[in-house]
Amino acid sequence: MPSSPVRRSMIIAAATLGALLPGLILSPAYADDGGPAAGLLDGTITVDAGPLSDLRPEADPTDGAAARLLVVRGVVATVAKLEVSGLDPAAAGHSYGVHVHTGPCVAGDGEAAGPHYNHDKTTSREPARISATTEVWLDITVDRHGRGHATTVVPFALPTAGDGIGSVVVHEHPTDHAGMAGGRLACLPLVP
Ligand SMILES: [Cu+2]
Repeated sequence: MPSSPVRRSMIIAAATLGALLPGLILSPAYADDGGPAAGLLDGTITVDAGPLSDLRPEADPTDGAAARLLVVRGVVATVAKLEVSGLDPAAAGHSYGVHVHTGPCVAGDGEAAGPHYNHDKTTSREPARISATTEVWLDITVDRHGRGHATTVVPFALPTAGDGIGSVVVHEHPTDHAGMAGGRLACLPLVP
């Protein structure tokens, strides 16, 4: 894990994406819907990785952790994969709500991260729905090695960092049906 946030972008072919994420791109859920085919998922890949910024002065299991977010953006769908390491193994079995937020990641200032990215709000759909298909939810459960991971597929093209999203925030509780997950513990900056 690098010591500072990094971001890489590249355009890759559908065939390469298929090799990277075969289960997701050809998932039965999409095929059954007559939804996006593999060709519609080729697009930009971004990787943001680095140490998490601490948002709260109190000690918690995310202190000293690092994360890596891989995002594959397509025309009508986005795949996001989050890997977190360096969590306190004593928290094994605990789950934490994690979301892509619109604002920046500022150490000690959880509010700076702003609200969740919500595609309905972005597209002025009324009323905006709050769900795992209108927002990017990546809740993790800590394993005995202090790691957690999550993958989600959402049916929209997620904007790039600095163009509508700015951070990945780890909350103290699992995400509930209303998108709430309690206090903000730590965040990964998404670098434009
Ligand atoms: Cu959040």
